[in-house]
Amino acid sequence: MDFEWRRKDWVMIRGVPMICACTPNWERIDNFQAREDDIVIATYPKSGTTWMSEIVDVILNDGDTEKNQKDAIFEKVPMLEFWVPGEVSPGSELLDSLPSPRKVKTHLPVSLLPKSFWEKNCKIIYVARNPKDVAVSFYHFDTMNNLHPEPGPWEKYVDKFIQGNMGFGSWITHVKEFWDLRKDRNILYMFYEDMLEDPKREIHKVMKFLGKDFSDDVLEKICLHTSFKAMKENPSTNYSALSSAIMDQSVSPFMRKGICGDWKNHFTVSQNEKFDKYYEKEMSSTDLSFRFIV
Ligand code: PPS
Repeated sequence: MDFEWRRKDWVMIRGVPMICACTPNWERIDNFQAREDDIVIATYPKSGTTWMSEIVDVILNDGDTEKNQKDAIFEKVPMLEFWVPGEVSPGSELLDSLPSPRKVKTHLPVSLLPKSFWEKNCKIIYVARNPKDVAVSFYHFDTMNNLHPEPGPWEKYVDKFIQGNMGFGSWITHVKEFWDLRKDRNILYMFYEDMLEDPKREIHKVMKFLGKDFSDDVLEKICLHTSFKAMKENPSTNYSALSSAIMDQSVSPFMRKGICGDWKNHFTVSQNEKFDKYYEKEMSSTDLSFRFIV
């Protein structure tokens, strides 16, 4: 594929670095019309979006894990801001064509989220993950996602992360702004590490938030269906349906490790010290906190 959007640098949208291919005609995002029953899955990248998307999809199918396995996750739960002009239709257009209730994936920070989601008081499920594992996952993702700029060496990557020079901007801004809004808005704030620790307990929270009630057996079935192993093997969730010109999974698989603590295999002692200082400073003013080991 002649791929004009390959390895382009981030493009700034109101101060937030964004995937270049997704930036033309940005009014389509600002003017996006939410519906009252939209369910938004909002995350900083690499924080468990796909995992939560599949959980929400199965819950809305009343726990029927067989139903609608023919569509890939990026078709069932379109990413609002995604677009590769000439190759992949805009997520916003795909969403316009879907029946309600729609499931909307987005990595947009609070400052760029279309206003209509707030006006319609849509349910938002936010998933946050500890930033060290996010950085590691994002690095591997940058190596295989040709819509992103080259990540460069890992030695410099942690600095870029700290500076917020990443697609979708600063991790800290992202997680804090949704955290601060959660009490006044219709937001269920979830943690990737909690989901790893006790998937059933966490899926139960999502089920309640979506107004459903399932038996223990159904919850167990959802846990199995959305386990890392099952989702890695499932062609509708492992992104194998997406063109390898966009994501080259021979470089790094989308479903890579799915664990907590892989950062220990990547962070050097000095990177870790620097990161801990940054984290302590930035998090000193909030009651939000993360677990780095489960
Ligand atoms: S994206 O591209 O931003 O939408 O990626 P996202 O889905 O947010 O995050 C990808 C990471 O989530 C891991 N993952 C899972 N972990 C545990 N269980 C399940 N079921 C699961 N599904 C996806 C995936 O492996 C990526 O993390 P890393 O650390 O790279 O393995």
